[in-house]
Amino acid sequence: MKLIIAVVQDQDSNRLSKALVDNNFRATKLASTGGFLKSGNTTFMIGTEDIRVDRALQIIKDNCRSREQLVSPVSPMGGNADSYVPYPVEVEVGGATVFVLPIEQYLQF
Ligand code: 2BA
Repeated sequence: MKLIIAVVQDQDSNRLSKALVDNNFRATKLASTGGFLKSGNTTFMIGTEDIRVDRALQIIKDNCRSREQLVSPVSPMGGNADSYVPYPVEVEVGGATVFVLPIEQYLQF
């Protein structure tokens, strides 16, 4: 059994959630925040049998798309100068960042 952790953009989360349920996957959605953009994204936890991992990955791929996002300059005043971006830059935020982890035990009480 595997745990798939997928960080996706908020705009894709409802569509992905529906597609997973339609395909009989069990998933938990967590509200998360990107460390770089510091804006909201959605993290899915999907526990599934090894044999269904590829199908889950395909569904994630089909329902999430990458987008350009502008990063505005942030004043270092009162903040951390290490993260200061002096001019707006465009970054491509991926459709999904996915981790596949082995599950040692799967218990439900
Ligand atoms: P954020 O950390 O807000 O990153 C948003 C996008 O900003 C990234 O898209 C990437 O294009 C860019 N970016 C991130 N860090 C950067 C840096 N140090 N320098 C220049 N550009 C940078 P994605 O790579 O598609 O990541 C989308 C979101 O997935 C991330 O949001 C984060 O929440 C998550 N993520 C990505 N890689 C991860 C990792 N290795 N571990 C945990 N979460 C990750």
